[in-house]
Amino acid sequence: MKLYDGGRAPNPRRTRVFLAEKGIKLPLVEVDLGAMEHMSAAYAAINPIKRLPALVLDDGTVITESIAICRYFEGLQPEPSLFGRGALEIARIEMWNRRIELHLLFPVSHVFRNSHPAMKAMEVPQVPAWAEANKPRILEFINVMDDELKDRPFIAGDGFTVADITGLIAIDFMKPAKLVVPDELKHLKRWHAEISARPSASA
Ligand SMILES: N[C@@H](CCC(=O)N[C@@H](CS)C(=O)NCC(=O)O)C(=O)O
Repeated sequence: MKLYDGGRAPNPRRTRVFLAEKGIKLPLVEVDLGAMEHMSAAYAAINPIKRLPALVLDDGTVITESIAICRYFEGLQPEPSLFGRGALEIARIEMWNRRIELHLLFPVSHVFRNSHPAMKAMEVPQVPAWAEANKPRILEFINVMDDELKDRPFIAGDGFTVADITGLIAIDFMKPAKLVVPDELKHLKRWHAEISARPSASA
């Protein structure tokens, strides 16, 4: 089994942080996104959508989509549970993971991809107005997160979950997108500082 990895890009990192929380070590194959290696015919043969990460099993089966890869490992190794146990807990974690993807990670990605000069070759065409349109949505959503985090330690409840991993990745991705978390969002900042201090955050 090997994981085609994309360095500091958010979705490959999300998968690596998840694996680190599980204590799972895998052989990584580095694909240089900056050098557009993911557009090569060799990588397209693995993932025709030409995105990272991609997991290749020993029998040649390919799994893409970072959350699908995480779910595969949750199934293989349920402990520590990161997608939850029981109907309600699983639903709450899924709800927060999706909310953070849809209302934070994707909008931050739209800002980065449509405004950063380094993304010109990858985001064709770049639409600066789409970057601008997403900025107020991000601010609105992180205010909601701050309010939610005032009376619980993690975004989906009392335990650390995959939703916190998606949140960590999304907030960290704000930096290269040149977006700032306002100082008054103290609960969000406390939560981000705590999850950033976990050893897995450096994966
Ligand atoms: N929904 C996919 C997104 C994968 C994705 O877009 N990966 C980015 C890196 S974070 C990528 O490969 N980008 C290359 C490109 O846009 O050409 C997942 O969760 O894995």
